[in-house]
Amino acid sequence: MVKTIVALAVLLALMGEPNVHAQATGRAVAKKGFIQCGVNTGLAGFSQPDSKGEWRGIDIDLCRAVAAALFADARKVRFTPLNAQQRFTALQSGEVEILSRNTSWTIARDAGLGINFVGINYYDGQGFMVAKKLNIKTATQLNGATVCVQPGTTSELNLADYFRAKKMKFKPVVIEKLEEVLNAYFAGRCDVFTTDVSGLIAARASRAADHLDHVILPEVISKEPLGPAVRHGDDQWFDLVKWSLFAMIDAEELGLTSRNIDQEGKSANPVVQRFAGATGEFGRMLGIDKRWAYNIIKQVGNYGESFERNLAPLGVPRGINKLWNQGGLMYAPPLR
Ligand SMILES: N[C@@H](CCC(=O)N[C@@H](CS)C(=O)NCC(=O)O)C(=O)O
Repeated sequence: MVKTIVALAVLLALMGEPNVHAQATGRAVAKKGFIQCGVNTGLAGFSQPDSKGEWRGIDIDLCRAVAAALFADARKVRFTPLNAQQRFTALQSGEVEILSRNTSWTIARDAGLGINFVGINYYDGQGFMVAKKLNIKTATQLNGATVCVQPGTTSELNLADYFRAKKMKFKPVVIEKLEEVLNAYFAGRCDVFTTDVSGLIAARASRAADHLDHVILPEVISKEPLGPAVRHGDDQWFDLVKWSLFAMIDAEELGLTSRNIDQEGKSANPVVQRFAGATGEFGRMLGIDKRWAYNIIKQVGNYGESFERNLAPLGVPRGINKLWNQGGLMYAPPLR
């Protein structure tokens, strides 16, 4: 009897029977009927509720894309606002299934926190913002400055490294809540606010009485590859979130948009046919509907559309976030 059970187990393993534990997230999400996505508490362009309470931003779009892939309905997602300190615990504890919140991919987080980054949806770097009236032109003039920063961020760590390397001194003002740290900076309680450059642009656009009163210094002191992450231990879920992001980037490269995908999807181009699910087995491989990528683009749009809708209006340049074949770094593996 024992022998038979062992033999059966070996046979199932050889047949590639999926490990029950590994599929738990997708199944649990399908059962409850929506994805719980951890997002920023309110960072314009990335994740912020609009005047109707509707969440908007490129990090929001990624969550909606996974919902479109899984449920054929981009609305089947709920959002949990998380500050920098709360975000990893929320993912580790199972409170959220995806963390899509301007989070930098670093080795300490990837290897040390039991999470996996699925890719990069925004290539960023850390900068400094100062009031124009201080007449500071470069970060090397910041010796002795008071610097506002949020705890639990790479910004806090890079700040210390930068000043030490330059043999300069600074007084940190560490404030946990975004609202409060911005209040402190805009009330002049610190000379400098430091975070990812995208965060500086968003803060200036949404909070400064006149955005010309604040300058972002030219130095970019770090690499901040921002991307969504999932928990360790569920490769199927990891694949689903990863390929939802890749599909958005690939669609832009293929010229497929929310407006033209119905028309273009009928084209004889084999690459487009595979993308739209007319041919190929990718949906089955991911364990979802064959129209998953079509549903993402139809309901959410491609990466460029998401950027134009959310970040361009704030004055964020596309810069290094252009596609690889247009001089940027955005490069997704192919659907083939
Ligand atoms: N990318 C950096 C910084 C991310 C971060 O938390 N930035 C702040 C400043 S823009 C933020 O988003 N705060 C919003 C909040 O705490 O709710 C990281 O991953 O540590």
